[in-house]
Amino acid sequence: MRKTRSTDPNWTDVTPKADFLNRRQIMAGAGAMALGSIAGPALASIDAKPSAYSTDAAPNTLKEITSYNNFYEFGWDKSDPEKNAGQMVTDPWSIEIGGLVDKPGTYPLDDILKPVTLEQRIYRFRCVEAWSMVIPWIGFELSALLDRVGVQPSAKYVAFQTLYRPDQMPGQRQGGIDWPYVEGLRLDEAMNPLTILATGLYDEEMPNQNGAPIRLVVPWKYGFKSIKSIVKISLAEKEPPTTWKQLQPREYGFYANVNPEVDHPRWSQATERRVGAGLFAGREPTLMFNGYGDEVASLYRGMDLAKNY
Ligand SMILES: Nc1nc2c(c(=O)[nH]1)N[C@H]1C(S)=C(S)[C@@H](COP(=O)(O)O)O[C@H]1N2
Ligand SMILES: [Mo]
Repeated sequence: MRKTRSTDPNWTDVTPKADFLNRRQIMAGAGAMALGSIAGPALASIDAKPSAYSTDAAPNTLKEITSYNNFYEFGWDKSDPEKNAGQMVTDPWSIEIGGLVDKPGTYPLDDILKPVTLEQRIYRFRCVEAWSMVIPWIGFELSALLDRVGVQPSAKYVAFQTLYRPDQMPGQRQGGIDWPYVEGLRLDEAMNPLTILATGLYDEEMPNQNGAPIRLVVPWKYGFKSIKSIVKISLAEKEPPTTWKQLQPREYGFYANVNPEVDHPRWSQATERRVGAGLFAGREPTLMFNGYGDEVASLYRGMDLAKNY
């Protein structure tokens, strides 16, 4: 159980919203899940301040967001993570931060969250398989963490790694993917304010199937870039290997920016199906950069995005 966060005197002073999430986590760990009365006021305070970066699209339901997932460590079916991810133990948790940083180390999650203000951001989330959801994430900007550990001038990329624990992750006991799952961003992408580390959604601690206790969310990229259950972050000079590019380089590139003009070799990427929209709802046109072009198009000025897919 994470007692440290709620008993730390600095914690409540600095970040009341984060403290609320911390209490929820402690109680969830104690097996008390029905906490509506405690969740109510804190949720309202998060809802009252929607981030300027939020979309105004209506979010998917909690049920949709937690029952239709890709988390191959728990199986290949969209319903497998909900069934199997409960086995993953997420407390205690720490992230090893290394490579080209001034302050490398293994940081307990408590220490990572202590100085940050958690914020709700409603982001459109689009999978390369051409379905999408709108998800109210709770998280903080990745740049805040990178600034704290001190990125050295020679660093150009950030590499991420997921937990490797085959006894709790049945998918890792099988082949198909060269575990652990790895992902990466160019440093300017990682520092963009849209890029967050998320620790919850709606008023919930991050459900295991969505990447508890901490996962990346990069809203202008296909879903596979948003790596779950992160245990390692490393700053590097060279582009790091990424799971899907390693697996199928013709189909999945390093950039993976949502781009309706570049088809996946096996299907069109021009339109998407909103999960939960119903059988008769039409497909929606997919927007360049998933609709976040104003914020991120400048990162790719002069690049051929058909080559750098
Ligand atoms: N570690 C890990 N991270 C992962 C995946 C995975 O299989 N393992 N799947 C990716 C893919 S393909 C998608 S679409 C999103 C799905 O996130 P969600 O289930 O929270 O919607 O997670 C991404 N992050
Ligand atoms: Mo995906």
